[in-house]
Amino acid sequence: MEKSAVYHRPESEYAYLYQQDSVHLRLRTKKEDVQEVALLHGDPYLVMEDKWYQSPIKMKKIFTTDIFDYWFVEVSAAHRRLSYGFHLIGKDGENVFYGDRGIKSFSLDTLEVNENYFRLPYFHESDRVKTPEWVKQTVWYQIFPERFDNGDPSNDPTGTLPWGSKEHPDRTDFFGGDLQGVLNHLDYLVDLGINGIYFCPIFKAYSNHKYDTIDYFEVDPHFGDKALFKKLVEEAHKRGIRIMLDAVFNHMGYFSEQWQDVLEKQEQSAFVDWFHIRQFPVAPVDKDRMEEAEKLNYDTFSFTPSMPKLNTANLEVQEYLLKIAAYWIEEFDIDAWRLDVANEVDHQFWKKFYQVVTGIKEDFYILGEIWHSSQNWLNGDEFHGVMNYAYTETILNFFVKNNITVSMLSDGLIDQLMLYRQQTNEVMFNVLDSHDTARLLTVAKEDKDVAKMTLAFTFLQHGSPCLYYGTEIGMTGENDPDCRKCMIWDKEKQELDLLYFVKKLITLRKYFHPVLSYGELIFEELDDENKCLHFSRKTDEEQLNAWFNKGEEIQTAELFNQEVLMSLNTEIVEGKAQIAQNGFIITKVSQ
Ligand code: ARE
Ligand code: CA
Repeated sequence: MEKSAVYHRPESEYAYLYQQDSVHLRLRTKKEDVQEVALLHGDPYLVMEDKWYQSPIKMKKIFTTDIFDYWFVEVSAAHRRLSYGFHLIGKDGENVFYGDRGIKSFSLDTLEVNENYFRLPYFHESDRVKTPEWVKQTVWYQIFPERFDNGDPSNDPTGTLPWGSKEHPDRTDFFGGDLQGVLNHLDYLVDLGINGIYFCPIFKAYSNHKYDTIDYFEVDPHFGDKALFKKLVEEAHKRGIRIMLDAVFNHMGYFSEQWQDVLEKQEQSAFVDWFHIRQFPVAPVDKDRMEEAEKLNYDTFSFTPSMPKLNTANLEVQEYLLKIAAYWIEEFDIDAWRLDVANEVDHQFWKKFYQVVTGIKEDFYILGEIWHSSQNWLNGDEFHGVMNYAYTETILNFFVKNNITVSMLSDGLIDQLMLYRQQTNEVMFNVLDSHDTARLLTVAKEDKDVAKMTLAFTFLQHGSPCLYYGTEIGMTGENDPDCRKCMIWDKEKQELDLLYFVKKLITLRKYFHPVLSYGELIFEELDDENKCLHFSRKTDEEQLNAWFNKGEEIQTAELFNQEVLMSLNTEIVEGKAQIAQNGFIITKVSQ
């Protein structure tokens, strides 16, 4: 047995409280190296009396990747404390015990020594990682406010261009998009079926993207005002739609009063310690050359002079930002914050942020913008979930870019799922594209079937899907700024078959929320040669099956006892599904 590959860690995604008093335990071993794993567990104060090592529980092998097997078991404990260890039986017949002191012989000498066992000392509900239930039932829609609709031309900035008048918008164009434009289309969103809106920044700022904040306490005048935003939230809530705003706390805008004060007073400014200034004087930057990188003597987001980085270790800055965080919840009843450049702000600040916002609304949703593995922000005291680019890039690689095999798809998804606790996976924010990436249909070379099957696969995963505005009606665009075109409202130019498909997919996701949020993910069949796969989502009550085919050969699926829910490029012949290339079928097992 390859003992060096055996891994477990208490109080992590390998051992955690999933629900009150319900413990999830995972173990990782080398692929196909271990025949069986049994859990030995019991009360730390009764090791000898109970000889509980005589009642092992078999663990279930839930995933296999190219290099690992993952084992799982769920247990509870009468007195909310647990000692436990693992009995591994190798394919080579070797018997070992694995516990807090490493791997030892499977013998009474080992089993009767309490110190050899891992420990979960006490299941404190206050320590349990909690995630808001409502997020698991949410299908999100991301809106870039400047480009959704111009509902009020009276607030248009000077030089606003006619709506949709440019096929490829420039970085500094304005088209007059505003909150009234969103309010006017709330019923379009209800009809689409979404029940959560993620707004890119709406506060007063200089640019068309508003990530260069001037005033966090004001709605940008070209988007409307606070009364209008309050009305928008109320109208959205009436329609069962939750609202998430974008908190840009890593940096401020060049034209904020704080940064302008630094430029004017230099070392004498009261705001010197609000930023990371390396050397004075701090040179003003020609506003027409804002976005260009240049040698700066202060820290910024990326190399962007117009985004001086905030010193979030400064108590004054913390107080200021926490006041903003609370203000928009208390005064406008928002439901969630998306945290911009979340990984570049210090953990200490986010821990205070978490306490403040969940102190106001217990089921508030905190979503970090992190493009890589994010365990250290998801331990229950900072974020609930992250924008799951690290998960969906694997989906795009297989379904759209065709640059990985089916096995690599499954490996990549499993690797990500095994980084996090189950309740975290259930509130991940699954984006296939956004205002920072090329659009899905463009990456799919405008092949609508490829876009459809990629959406369908994503909607069947753990975590809440997010549609980037216009995806549903076939909008295209290369990366920023081209992915921020004006929403197309002219029905003649909308891809209505795609709209109909997306509505069906949203309905399916919401209807089958329990099995799609909480259900086990089982990779039933992975066929690298024919580029097709069959997987299922399963709870005790329900099971969905899905077959996806990227290969040129027809994939056949036996539909015995299966009710067809959705399909694409698939024929049903004598109870068998014949799935053509870029096709899929989703079924429900009849009880
Ligand atoms: C401008 C240019 C871009 C350029 C960017 C960075 O338009 O082409 O890439 O500068 O130099 C906002 C505007 C952008 C503007 C930017 C700077 O929306 O149009 O971009 O300000 O003026 C990384 C960060 C991630 C960040 C992206 C942009 O990790 O946090 O870069 N995303 C947030 C917002 C953006 C916003 C900002 C930050 C600034 O969502 O919209 O930009 O507030 C890889 C890496 C990621 C990287 C990602 C995208 O996957 O792993 O770390 O994200 O590429 O570049
Ligand atoms: Ca307007």
